[in-house]
Amino acid sequence: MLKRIALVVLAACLHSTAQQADVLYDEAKVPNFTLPEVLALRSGERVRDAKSWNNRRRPEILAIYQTEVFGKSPAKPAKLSYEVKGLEKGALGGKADRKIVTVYFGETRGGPKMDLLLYLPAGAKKAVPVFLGLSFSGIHTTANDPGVPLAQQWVRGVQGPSPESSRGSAAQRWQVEKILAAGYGLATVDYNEIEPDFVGGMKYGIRPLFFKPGQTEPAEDEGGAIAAWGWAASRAMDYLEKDKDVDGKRVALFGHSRLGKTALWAGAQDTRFSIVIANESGEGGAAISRRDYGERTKDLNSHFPHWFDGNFKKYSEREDEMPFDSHFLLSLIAPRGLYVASAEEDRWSDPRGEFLGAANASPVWELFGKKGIGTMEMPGLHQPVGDHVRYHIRSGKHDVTAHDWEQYLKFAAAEWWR
Ligand code: GTR
Repeated sequence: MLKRIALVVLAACLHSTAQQADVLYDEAKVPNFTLPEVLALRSGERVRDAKSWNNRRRPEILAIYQTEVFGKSPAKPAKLSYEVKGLEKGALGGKADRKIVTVYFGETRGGPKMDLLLYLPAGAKKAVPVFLGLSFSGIHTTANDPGVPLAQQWVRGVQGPSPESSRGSAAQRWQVEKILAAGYGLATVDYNEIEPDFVGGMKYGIRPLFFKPGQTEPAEDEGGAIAAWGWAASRAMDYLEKDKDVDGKRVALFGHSRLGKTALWAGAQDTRFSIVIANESGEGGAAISRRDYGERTKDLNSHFPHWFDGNFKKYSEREDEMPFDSHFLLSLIAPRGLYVASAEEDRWSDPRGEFLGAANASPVWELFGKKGIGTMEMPGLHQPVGDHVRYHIRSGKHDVTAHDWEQYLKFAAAEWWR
């Protein structure tokens, strides 16, 4: 049984295997489409200033996404408790001070929880900004750090413990040394602790904790796995705000791929995140759905029905009927910092669609007197564009690289210290 789940999950996780034979990769065949107006109220009235954006239009768009796309998130638990352990000064060869914080989603220890791994620049004299990200595997994969216990939970559909050989296996994607050298911290949480990522994984995660008595499945407008993972990012933020070593006003939420979609949704709802970074978030993330290029709504709904809510299923092959598109999701980050990034060979995520999502959301930043992308012309490789909304496309495959992090660090410096 376990083996079977593992195989199904492995197939779903491998980016390329999810790709369909009928997929569109010819720009000339992208259908004509009209995007819904981000700056028009449902009534048709035009939004002309930041006040009516905040008070009237933003709540409308948030409600659309809560009902039609990701579903309502679980509530913040009445009592959270934190246990700080795994303290080490001078971890990572002297570069970092490390903490591991267990966040219990209730008053009692021993109940549902997640572990947050936090690296701060060694000996920092004041509170530092932090990049927070959910990760695809245990926190021990973030860096090659023997002081971090191996994860015990599910990874890619197989129940733990993780092998010693996986220690540091995601280090290239996190670039902790670059982050520390820039004077910032890095916090990671394993998304498998919140809900393992496969159809049927829900029962091992946090969603059922919020069901009504007798309820076994979410209602059509109740959150899927992305809502659950995003909820965890907010619970991590609850802790970070309390930690005196962290500058809670400067926390950037980062996510790659399905966790990029998650970062966008968490950042849309939780305005405590001062920056949101969506690395190759693709369909259901930054990419315009109406383009039909690469992954489509029907692919998401058939391969990953557990990610979105029940109502989202009706939009398979009906993107034109969506009362939203990705620029609506991105607009919810305004006026905070937003970074959208693509990779040239990651056609499945539709790089041009990701750029257009960011470009079409930008008028909302302008309401606040801030510059967004500033052009409708997609830039060439390795030429980041934009100001408070920024975009780049790099060469290479679907991944997170040192080049991506170099751009995020520059962007964060500009957002945080200008
Ligand atoms: C793919 C999926 C994408 C993207 C990616 C990932 O299989 O089709 O939407 O989220 O997985 O998370 O790596």
